[in-house]
Parts: sequence; C-alpha cells; structure tokens
Amino acid sequence: MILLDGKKTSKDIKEEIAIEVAKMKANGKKAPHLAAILVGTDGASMTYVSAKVKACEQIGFVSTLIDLPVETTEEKLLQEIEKLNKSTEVDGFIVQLPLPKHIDEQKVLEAVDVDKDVDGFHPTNVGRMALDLPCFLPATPYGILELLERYNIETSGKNVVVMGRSHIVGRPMSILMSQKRKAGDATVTLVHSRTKDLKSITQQADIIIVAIGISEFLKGDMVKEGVVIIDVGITRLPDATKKSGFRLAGDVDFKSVSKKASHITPVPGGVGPMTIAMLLKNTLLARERHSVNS
Ligand code: L34
Repeated sequence: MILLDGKKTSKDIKEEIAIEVAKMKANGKKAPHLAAILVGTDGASMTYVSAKVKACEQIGFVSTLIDLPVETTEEKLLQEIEKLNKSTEVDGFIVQLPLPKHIDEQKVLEAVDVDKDVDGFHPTNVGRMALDLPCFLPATPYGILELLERYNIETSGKNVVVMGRSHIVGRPMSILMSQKRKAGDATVTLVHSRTKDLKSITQQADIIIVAIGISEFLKGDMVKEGVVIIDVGITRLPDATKKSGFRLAGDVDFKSVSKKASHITPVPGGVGPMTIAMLLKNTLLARERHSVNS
C-alpha cells in the first residue's frame, strides 16, 4: 500500500512556486497577492484560512486577511468584494465557505471578478471548466488531479467512482476525470445519497474519490483489491484524549480500506494540503495574467 502524501507533494509544489516568485522579484515584478475573506469564527474555517495565509508567507506571496464578524450583512460583504475586484494590488481572492445562513452564497460567488476568482467558483469559471476552456480550476479537484499525476496513477479507461455531488468537489471532479487530460480519460460514475445498490458500484471501481462529509463511511467490504482511494472528507470528531478536544476523520474507514488499497490518501496530510498548494498555484497564474497589462 502506497500512501499518497499530500503534505510532501504540497511542499514540493510550494517550493516550485517559491522559485517562480523569486524570479519575478529578481526581474523587478510584483509578487502575487492573495486576499481571503473570512466571515465569522468557525473553528475549521479559521484553521484553513490561517494555513492559506501562512503558506503565502512561506513562498513570498503578499497576503491580506479580511476578517469579518458573523453578523456581517450580505450588503457589507458584497462591498468588500467590490473593493477587492477594483484593487490594483490584489491578484486573486477567495471568500471562505461556508458563509453564515443569512448570506446568499451564490450571490456572493457571482460577485467575484472572474479574473480574480482563484477558487474557480464563479459560474463563468465552472462553465469554462466544463467546456475545456482556460479557467481557474477549483483548488480541491485541481489538487486531486495533481496528486494522481505526480504519483503516476493511470486513469485512462479506468472506472472512477466519485462519491458526492457538491459544487466544490464531487461535481467538478466528475467532469474533470472524464475529460481528455493526463489525470482524466476515465469512465466516471457519480454516486450520491439516492444511489441504489451503492456497494455493487463501489466494488467495481479502480479509483474512488470520496467527498460526502460522512466520517468513515466507506468500508473495506465496499472496495476491491488494488483500488486507489482519494479521501476528501475532513470531520472533527469529539475526542477527550486530545488537547484540542477533537480528532480529524476522513470519509473513509482507513483501517479496513487501506488493507485492500494500492494507494490511499491519509486524513490529515492528504487532500487538505493539496487544496492550499493549488490555491497558491491559481494565484500565481492570476498574477502572470495580470502582469501582461502591468
Ligand atoms: N472558498 N471555501 C473556499 N475555498 C476552499 O478551497 C475551501 N476549502 C474547503 C472549505 N471551504 C472552502 C478549503 O480550503 C476545505 N478546505 C480545506 C483547506 C485546507 C485543509 C482542509 C480543508 C487542510 O489543510 N487540512 C489539513 C488539516 C487541517 C486541520 O488541522 O484541521 C490536512 O492535513 O488535511
């Protein structure tokens, strides 16, 4: 069994980006600038956003964190987005999800300038992705493609089962894996909460990408020998023996599934760090595009 080490791979990618940034600076160009908007104090969101800011510092990016209170109105958030859209300093920005219930998420994502949408969540970027046009790929699916590529996992003609139809992971992942690309050309099945006879489908899979948000759902008896497993889930489960009071669990029952898998991502240290690395990659691409004009 080979562990698909997202921590190590993300470190490699960050080092590659840092070299590009150093070159930009040596040529008198501005370093990429990423901004992140965080609304509220959700523990997991705070962890992820601070990891993004820290990663920017590591590789020589400029970063701005816009920390807004949970009671922020939709109007105020849209004003902040407009400021970032207009800023000549910021190359790309994200609005960390989930947002508080009183804010219309779709309206917010549509307010982001398509050329600064380094999360790739704007409908224009999603549409461009589906049509194989140049776009910002959403960071988590992009990270999974990169992990599969860097570990030379053959996907062409393979049965790929994507579990979950979220806009952030399952839906884009199913589209990307079916496209003509290195980590692509697969025969994709997307399964969800209404799927019948799930086990018989997952047992046929050569590669399973699990993004359902139900901890330890996929068990050893649901997969075949030699399967490749990508676990996108990350749930905080209460654990009194931990200083933090919780432990992290994926959507995959690692103990039973890893016995049969040829390759598997751990949680933590799998897909999570790859998400951050690819967000940085998108921001570098945004800077390169903007620097054509400035
Ligand atoms: N707008 N919202 C927007 N963009 C995103 O790309 C995200 N996502 C998801 C949640 N909301 C978002 C993230 O950033 C999930 N996500 C994310 C990012 C990083 C990590 C996990 C999820 C990560 O670094 N995970 C570590 C463990 C971190 C911990 O200690 O909790 C890992 O090793 O998996």
